[in-house]
Amino acid sequence: MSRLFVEHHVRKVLPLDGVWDIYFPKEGNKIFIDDIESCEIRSLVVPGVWETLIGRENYRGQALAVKDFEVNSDCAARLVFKGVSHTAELFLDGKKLGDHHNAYTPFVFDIPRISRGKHRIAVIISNEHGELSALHIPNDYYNYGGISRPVELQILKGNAYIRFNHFTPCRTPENSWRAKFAVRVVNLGEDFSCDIRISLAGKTVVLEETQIKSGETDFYAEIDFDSEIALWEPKHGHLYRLETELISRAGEILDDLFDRVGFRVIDIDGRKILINGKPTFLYGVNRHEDHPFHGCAQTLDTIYQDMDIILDIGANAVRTSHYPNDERFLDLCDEHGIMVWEENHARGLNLEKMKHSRFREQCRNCISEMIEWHYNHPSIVIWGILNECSSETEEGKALYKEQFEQIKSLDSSRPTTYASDKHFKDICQDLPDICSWNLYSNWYEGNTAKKGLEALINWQESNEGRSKPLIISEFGGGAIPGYFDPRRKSKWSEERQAEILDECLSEYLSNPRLSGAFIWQFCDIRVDESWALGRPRTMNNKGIVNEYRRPKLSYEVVKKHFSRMIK
Ligand code: ADA
Repeated sequence: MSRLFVEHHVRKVLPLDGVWDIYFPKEGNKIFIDDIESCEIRSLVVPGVWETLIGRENYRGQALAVKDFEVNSDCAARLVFKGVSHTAELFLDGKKLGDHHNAYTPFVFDIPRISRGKHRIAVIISNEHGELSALHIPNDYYNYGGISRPVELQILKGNAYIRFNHFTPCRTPENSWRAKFAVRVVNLGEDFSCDIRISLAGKTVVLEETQIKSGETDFYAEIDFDSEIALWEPKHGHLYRLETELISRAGEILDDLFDRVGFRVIDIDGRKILINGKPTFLYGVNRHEDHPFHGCAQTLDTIYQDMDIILDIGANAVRTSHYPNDERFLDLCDEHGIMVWEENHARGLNLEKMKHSRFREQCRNCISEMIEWHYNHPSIVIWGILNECSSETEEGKALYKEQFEQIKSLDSSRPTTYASDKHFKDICQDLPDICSWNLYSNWYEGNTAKKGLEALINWQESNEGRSKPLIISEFGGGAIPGYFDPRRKSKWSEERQAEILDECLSEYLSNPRLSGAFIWQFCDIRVDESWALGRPRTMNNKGIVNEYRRPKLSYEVVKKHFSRMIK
């Protein structure tokens, strides 16, 4: 399943996870779909990446993944991929359906008619670097190849389906709760009319005899709640089930979509971030989706184990560095009241890389897909963009501005931010709602945590960030797992990392100017070979647990500091 709960009853869901055939070119790294006989055939368990296959640990190129399936009646359907890393060219029964770029956002192809019987999906997957991708570049995390998130075929009862029902909770002037709904219905057939029924927290609203035209149509509704509503709060993730249904005149349910939502509002009040009116300090970790056994394909046990650790250290927040996350992890954050800073896919792109011919289109698509699919997660309290990109140049600023405007046009209910490393020369501090800084005192920079933060806060007084909340979005240091140096405490020793985090956490968690602090990083991760000389083991070793989730000395230090935060 692609969520932690059932999303449909009437709409039948055929999971396409499991064993796929995958074809690799015997020579070179290109696939020619008409010539797969000459390929090497292997089995790939989906979700999964080919780097877990013997002999393909470092393969960068194309492969062809194939899956046969059967439907037992003629129908309309939706083919849903929650993530292919990183570029997909999709065929159904040999006919091209389309393409998708970016490993970290879902995509769907509507199939107006699929006949009863056997069918074949074929996906040409690429994890290549170069002209194809502005965002997947050799980086301080690894660009895997494969079908890295769940796949499913959704079989429609009729020709129309509910694409989403975006829920926006807000307070009325009388301080009661109002739920606003934006429902998008897609009709693959002829115009017809039906009711749209929305049920939430014991109340129902029905849009009667609504005209469902061919194509896409948006509908709006709202419900006021004067009764008691349990709030979604940090560490108390109270969820309500949202039901949206298309109902015929005869009362037959034509399509349904279930989701889980939370009643909470986020406000920025000067330098404070308010959740449900209460000033809130976000403290937690930056988490990459990475594991030695599965690459970037998150298995359910990894998702649950990572959440177990996040809860054990006492964090109340996670930053999805540096891309939209698997929805099952976000579902778990919703359940546990773990606040999420989710960001579009970008890391360390200088101006030249931001000028890549596909940069704007690929960022625009990533943002629209991220917000469409993740809008209802109450845990997401901040939208972020462009980690450590060119926010010190006017041309870079224009691109930051364009992306913030896009986010606000899609969702005005959440504040925005970006993590900058352009200390003292950043010119984009007027754009976000929250100012965030990656600050590696005692690791990259020689100064102490206190001095580094003071210098940053003083500089922030010189620009529009002076009146905004401030987050230290990354801090920490590297520790090679098992390298102990109790006396010298050299860099890369576990003792040194524990010392750096102890000092930083003491400073950041108690500084009244800050509204958040995210440790870099949750676990050690694989990085691109080109980063190896600065990354022992060709890993980013700044995790507080290693890649197998085994704690380092710093783990207990983090736990000590987080456990002192006000509950
Ligand atoms: C940067 C970057 C992270 C990681 C980190 C590090 O701040 O945002 O992705 O590369 O540095 O480990 O150096």
